[in-house]
Amino acid sequence: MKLHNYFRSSASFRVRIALELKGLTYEYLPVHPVKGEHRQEAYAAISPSGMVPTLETDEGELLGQSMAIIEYLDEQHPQPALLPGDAIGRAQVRALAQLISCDIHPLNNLRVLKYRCAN
Ligand SMILES: N[C@@H](CCC(=O)N[C@@H](CS)C(=O)NCC(=O)O)C(=O)O
Repeated sequence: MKLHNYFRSSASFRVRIALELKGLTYEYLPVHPVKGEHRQEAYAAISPSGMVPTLETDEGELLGQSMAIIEYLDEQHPQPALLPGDAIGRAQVRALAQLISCDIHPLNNLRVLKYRCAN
């Protein structure tokens, strides 16, 4: 597996944490958004949204969206499980994850900060 990601990206962090918890080896491919590398042609071919992270599977499939990547890893490598065994526990974990990934993170993203600085 290959992970196109940025060391300071919280979405990349999420995926790296899941990979480490599961003990999976992967190739770390750096993409530097602050230097604009996520908008270059080479990365656009990998991620049409121009965001990090992107997971490249051993079969060559490209996956974006950190939460979807983590879910994929958990399905492919169920142990150790990332979610609790009970439905209420799973809902609580997902609620916490979505609070960060859906409500907090989009507001402090690079493109939002650039827009705010320009306007
Ligand atoms: N919802 C996406 C968010 C990905 C994302 O926003 N990544 C940021 C870095 S943390 C990015 O690529 N930003 C580039 C930009 O805002 O132009 C996910 O969870 O993967």
